[in-house]
Formats: sequence, C-alpha cells, structure tokens
Amino acid sequence: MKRAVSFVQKSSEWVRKPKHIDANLKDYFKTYKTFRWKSVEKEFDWSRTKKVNIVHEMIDRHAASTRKNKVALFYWDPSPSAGYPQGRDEKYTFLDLKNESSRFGNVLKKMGVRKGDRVAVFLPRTPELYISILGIHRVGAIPVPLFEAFMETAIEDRLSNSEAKAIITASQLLERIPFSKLPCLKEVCLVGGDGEVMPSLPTSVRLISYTEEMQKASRELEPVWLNLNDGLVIHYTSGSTGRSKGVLHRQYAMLGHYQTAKWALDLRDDDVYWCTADPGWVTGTSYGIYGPWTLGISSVVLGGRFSAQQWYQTIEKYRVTVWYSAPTAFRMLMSKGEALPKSCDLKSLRHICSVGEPLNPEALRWVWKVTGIPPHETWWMTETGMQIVCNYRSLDFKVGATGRPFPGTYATVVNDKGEEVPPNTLGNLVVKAGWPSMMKEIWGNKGKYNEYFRLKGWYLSGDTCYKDKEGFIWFAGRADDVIKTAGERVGPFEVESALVQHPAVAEAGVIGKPDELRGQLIKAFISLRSGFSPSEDLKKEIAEFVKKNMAAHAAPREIEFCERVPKTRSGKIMRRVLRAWDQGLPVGDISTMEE
Ligand code: 6R9
Repeated sequence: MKRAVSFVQKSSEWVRKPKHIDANLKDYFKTYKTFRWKSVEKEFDWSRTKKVNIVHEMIDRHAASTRKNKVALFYWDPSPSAGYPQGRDEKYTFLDLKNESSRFGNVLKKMGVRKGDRVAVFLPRTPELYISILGIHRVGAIPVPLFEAFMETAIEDRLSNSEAKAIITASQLLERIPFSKLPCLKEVCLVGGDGEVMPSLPTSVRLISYTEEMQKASRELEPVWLNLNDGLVIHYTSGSTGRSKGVLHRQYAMLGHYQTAKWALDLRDDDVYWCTADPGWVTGTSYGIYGPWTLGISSVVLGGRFSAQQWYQTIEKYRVTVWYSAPTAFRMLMSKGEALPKSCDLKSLRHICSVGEPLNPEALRWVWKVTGIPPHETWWMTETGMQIVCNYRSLDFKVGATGRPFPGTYATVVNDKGEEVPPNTLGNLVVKAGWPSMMKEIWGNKGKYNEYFRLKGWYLSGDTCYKDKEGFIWFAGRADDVIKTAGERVGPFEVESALVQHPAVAEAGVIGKPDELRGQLIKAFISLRSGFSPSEDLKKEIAEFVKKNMAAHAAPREIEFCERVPKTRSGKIMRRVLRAWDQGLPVGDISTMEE
C-alpha cells in the first residue's frame, strides 16, 4: 500500500431509518448470514430452459408476459439535434424493444456479426444506443461501449485491443475513427437523420445506414443461445500503468445485476427508475440496462449535456421514484442553489443511491434536504461488475461511511500480505473472489488479470479503506495513481502519453489533485523541449491538444511547468513527488530519484 488520501471526514452522524420501512431487503443481518446466490438462479428462465442470453431475460420474457406493454425506456432530450429540430420525447415498451432489437439483430447478421464477435457502440445517449446494445446481445456478440467524448487515440486503443469487427456510430463521430490503423474493423453502421449523405470511407470498410436497414429488417429473431460463461460486455477502464484495459464480463453476471438492483437500488415493479450514467461506463450498463431490465422496471434516459434544470424536470416529468447518480452530479446541482429544486415537484422520489467517488457529507446532507431522501452509497468497480459495499434502505448508516458488503459477498480490509487487519486500521479494500459478476478476463492480458488476485483468494481493488467497530467500511483513497475526476476513471499514463505527443512537451507527469467539485482534477507537470518557453497560451494549447486526441474529461485542467519531471533511476515517474510539489509538502525519501 503506497498511500492513502482521505477524502471523507469521519463523522459520527447517523441516518436513522423508521423501524418498518418498506424495503425489498428487510433484514440485512439475517439475510447476510443465510443468502446463497444459487437461490437467485430460479428468477431466470435459463434455470429451466438451459437457454442463456441476457436479452431474453431483460426483454423477451417481459414482452411475452403482462409487462408486454409496460414502458421499458422513457427517452427525453429537449435540445434539438440532427434530424430532431424539436428534440426527442419517446417511449419504448418491452415489446417495442423486442421488435427493435430483433430488427437490429438482423441488421448485424447481415453485417456478418456472429457469436463472440466484438461490436463497438460509439453513440450519444439515444434510444439507438440502447437498441444497438440489445441487438448485439441478441446475436450473441459482445458489445464494447465507447463513451461519446472519446477522441481518436482513445478510440484507436480500444478498437485495436478488442479487435472489434463492426462499429455502430453517428456521422459526427465518424472522423474520430482511424480506419487505416484498424485492420479488423470492416463494418460500419451509421445512425443518423434520414436522407443523410453517406461519407466515403476506405474501400475495405462497408458502410450501411441504420435507418434504411432497420426499415427493411424483420422484427423476428430468436436470440443466439449461449453458456453462462460466454462473454457479456467489455468495458475499457484505466489503471495506473499502461493503456486502458478491456474488462470482460460473462452472462452469469446477470445474477449480480438483478439481485443488487433489487436489494441495493430497491427496485420494484411500479418504480420509475433513473440512472444518470452513460453506458460508456459500467454504471450505465450494469445499472442503466442489465439490472433494471432483468427486473422488468421502467427506466428513464435523459440525452444531451448536463443541465441542472432539465435534471429536476426529468424527475418531475416522469415522476421518478428511484434515482441513481454520482457525487459530482449532486455537487453540480448543489452549486446551482435551492431555488431550482424548489420550483420542481420532486416528491415522487423514494430512494436515492450514489456511486463513482466518495459522497462527501455536505453533498449527502444537501440532497437529503432538497429531496427529503438521504442518498445511499454504493461502492463497486468496472471489474466487480456489480455493487459490493452499500448502504441499504432498511438499515441505519453513518454519514460518510461507504457501507456494508452486499449479501453473498465478503468485502474487508487486509494488509499487504492479505491478512485481515483490526478495526479502524487502514488497509487494502478486498473482496473474497468468486461473486457472480466478477470480471472474467482482462481482454488479451492474463498478466493484468492475475495482478488483481495476487493476494491469494482476494480480489484486490486498489482502494484503501478501514472498517469501524460496527462493521462499516470507510473508503479512504486509491492505493495507486488512478484518477477519479467527476466520477470518471482516468489513467495517468494515458494522459501522459497524449501529452508527450505535443511538440512542445519533453516529459509529462500526471496526478489527481483534490478538487471540491470534481473530487479530483487532472493536473499535469510538464517539462518543455528546448526552444519552447512557458506561457499561459501554451498551457491552453496543450490542454486543447489532449482534448482533441483523447477526450475532454481526460485533459489536464491544471498545468505546471517544471525543469524536469521527477523519475526513478529506472525511469518511472515519481507521482508521489509531484503530489508533494502540488500540495507544497516535503517530498520525503527521494533516494531512488534519478540524478
Ligand atoms: C462503478 C465505478 C471504480 C473506482 C473505485 C473507487 C471509486 C466507486 C465509490 C468509489 C468511494 C464509492 N468509487 N464508487 N469511491 N465511494 N461509493 O465507479 O467503477 O469507474 O471502475 O471506478 O471508483 O476508487 O475503485 P469505475
């Protein structure tokens, strides 16, 4: 364990729950002792039919039941977009999604997509994004969702690693796909307004129009039947070293999505649920798609950019009952003041959960005050696939505490040898290996996968934490250099690699700097090549360069020029020294630093 930064003040303030609160998980402690994952299998048709495909469990079985005409997806984007001058306001029932995803499955088949193929989905948050993912599942292929903000280098890394053969995208994103560097990528399906002129692409690539093909396609298509161990989804995520890693999940993960959506999100049949995350990140699939739909719940998706007013209006418009969002979003809402939430009717809300970064007590209290509901922490990661440490609706919790392990999982604190440590001792947050949604592989990188399990029997999260005497886990920070900025995970190496592509940059070292709004912001220390001199304009130009090549959220918000970036004799950037420089603190032991 290298370091621990404490983001959350310890507090002894409690959130107390009424004795007989209605909750799906009624008695956490009793359930924790007796629960077995096996008991969840009967909730899925495959336990009887032996035919596995998540699209059947999410969509088809509801479309064949009394939920047939129930709205599965409410979609709203009030801002005008290409082909939608009035914005979009749409509804899709479970039957609609069965038909649309079958059509799209037929389109994919025509594109030559087969079981196990990786298909990238690079789209803004629109119904087509959801239909594409469902269609990809239907043909037994593996979706690789790519966040809309990614630029060329980020796209190239992810597509070349996954060897995706097809991509579903939109015309405004097309120029960011470097086809000449992606020999496996042969098929493009373009989602766009009607009558759009098709751009010209290399001759080796086949381009088809989503709208045209969907019109022609049949709405009949049985899912391709899979095994529980077959691939479900690949999410790319960052570590502290190297390029982003492709976290592969398996179909069996649906057990975890289903049960956590039931007990931690507390979803019920009559709920209107809103997960604010984009499916480019794991929260947007596990809890924007798999969890709610395996339960047959109505889900809301708001398209477009963040707008505080639209967020409150969304809750009011759809009478949202369960809301899943992130601390940065809560803090952004908080910064806009209380008048807005007061002007909307938020009384439909009955449960709120939070994920992605520690929820600071101030933001928790504010959400509680304006909605009447205290937000509940859920801790988990791309690699865990599902929520692991949570605060529960039926259970009192301490403000600032991350929570307790989900039934059927065992999360605890160990030292660097893998031994559990006494209460209130800082250590590594680990999970006993073997829960249903545990990642199956790091795509094409067994070594990286094994690193997570180097403490025998444990999944090593990379987070540090402690457990108090009452059994609450308190998140303390990352043990490595991974950055969480506005809830999004960014690897310093990726940003450094993008920075050194700029002609003025000789060396770059990147850290996460504590930030009130974003949790952390990306700060780069840069030494310049000879012939370049430091200036504010150059800082802006360099930040813009990263935005254009990688992604806006990965661009440094702060740049500091330095003579040399501190490195060890073996050439590793000493981010510990950069953090000390940033905070004006002593740098500690620098005996391994290069001369
Ligand atoms: C789902 C998701 C994982 C990292 C994780 C931790 C941080 C997530 C948190 C939290 C404190 C919480 N994190 N939830 N930290 N409290 N409730 O965010 O996945 O993008 O892979 O990030 O996010 O540091 O290790 P991912």
